[in-house]
Amino acid sequence: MEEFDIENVRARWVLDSRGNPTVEAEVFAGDIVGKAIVPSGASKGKREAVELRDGEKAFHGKGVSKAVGNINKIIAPAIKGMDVREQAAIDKKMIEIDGTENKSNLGANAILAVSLACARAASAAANKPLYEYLGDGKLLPVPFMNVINGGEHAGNELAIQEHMIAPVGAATFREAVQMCSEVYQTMKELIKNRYGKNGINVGDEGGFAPPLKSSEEAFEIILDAIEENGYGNKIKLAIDSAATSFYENGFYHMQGKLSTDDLLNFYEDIAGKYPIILMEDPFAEDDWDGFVAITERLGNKIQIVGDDIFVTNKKLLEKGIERRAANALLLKPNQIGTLTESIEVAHYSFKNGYGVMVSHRSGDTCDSFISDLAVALATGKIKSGAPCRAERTEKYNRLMRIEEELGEKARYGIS
Ligand code: 2PG
Ligand code: MG
Repeated sequence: MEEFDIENVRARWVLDSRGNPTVEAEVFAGDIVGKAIVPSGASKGKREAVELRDGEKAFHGKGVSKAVGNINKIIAPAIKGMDVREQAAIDKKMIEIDGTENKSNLGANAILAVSLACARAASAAANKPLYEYLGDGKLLPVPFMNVINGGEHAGNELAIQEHMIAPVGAATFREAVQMCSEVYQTMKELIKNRYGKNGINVGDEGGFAPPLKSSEEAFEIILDAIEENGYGNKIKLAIDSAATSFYENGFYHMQGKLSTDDLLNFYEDIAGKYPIILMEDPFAEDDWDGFVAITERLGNKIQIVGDDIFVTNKKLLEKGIERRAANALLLKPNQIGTLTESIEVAHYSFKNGYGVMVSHRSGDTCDSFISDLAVALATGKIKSGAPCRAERTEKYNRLMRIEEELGEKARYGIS
């Protein structure tokens, strides 16, 4: 055995932020251990790599004992003896053993946990922090913080899933976090006064989930809080509609029944009224025409980010680039299932003039891998929920530590 050869891989279930089980893997190579936990989405794209769930009585069907077993019994023996630094070879091996297009055999949750754990071990082997090991980026991303939750992440009637603040005018990442935290706390007071105490309950991603009927109401609260803190145009707005979740039989069910054209007009209207700089999943995953139309109409001033439509999949992004659907990619490693493929699709996106926003999942943990990934790839954008709930704040805290470590070399900003 060579120094960095994989000696063992061990997996187990642990809980995510919604209280459901998810997969944790540990990779052992010599004196080194790398560990990672995978997150889990709620508003999932149908073409995402498969998150393997047991579908049995335990955990109401959400058990992950099969995925854990696949790591311990199939992946571990298969990658034992491989050099943990050979990320591409390890990922390729797992893809081969799985043998399916969407990783449904072993489960993307099993494969990704091992893939990320290997990268952590390899960065330790190289004696480098993860962000430095994964790339040469020095750019701290603008955090897009989801301060008002709706859609499938909250118990209110807001169709649009995420209303985000983006502190583009901060000088540093740390200042950006402070600005968001202050605005968030002011919002809490405003919401309590306007909607009563129940309004300040938070949704899955830590944002407030008051009983609002429209996104305009949400923007007004946010803008009032920004104003009250004197941040004026230093903080911009963004949304993730997650429109797949309110699309049915050709219509969008939000504030009435809207056609693709109606919804496009709605977006144009709010883009004119509010300082919105980014719209994610404005249309459903199969509504390519909607994506093409909005990119043509608003794409020169707003980043149109594809989440469910691309699911971090290079083939789908290729189609998007060909059709000019969206102009940015949402990067969620668990949608595709390996680190190698995640990095590859990010590079492909940049090469074609598309932006990249790194993203958490609504069911997440205190694993902050995506923070390092965002810096390494210099994406200039990350979203990890509100400045509230430890699984959300840990990503931002990690980025503040990275900024400190990079010192003079650190830059901050959107791209
Ligand atoms: C999204 C994500 C994360 P989920 O739609 O972008 O915010 O939600 O993890 O539920 O898919
Ligand atoms: Mg989304």
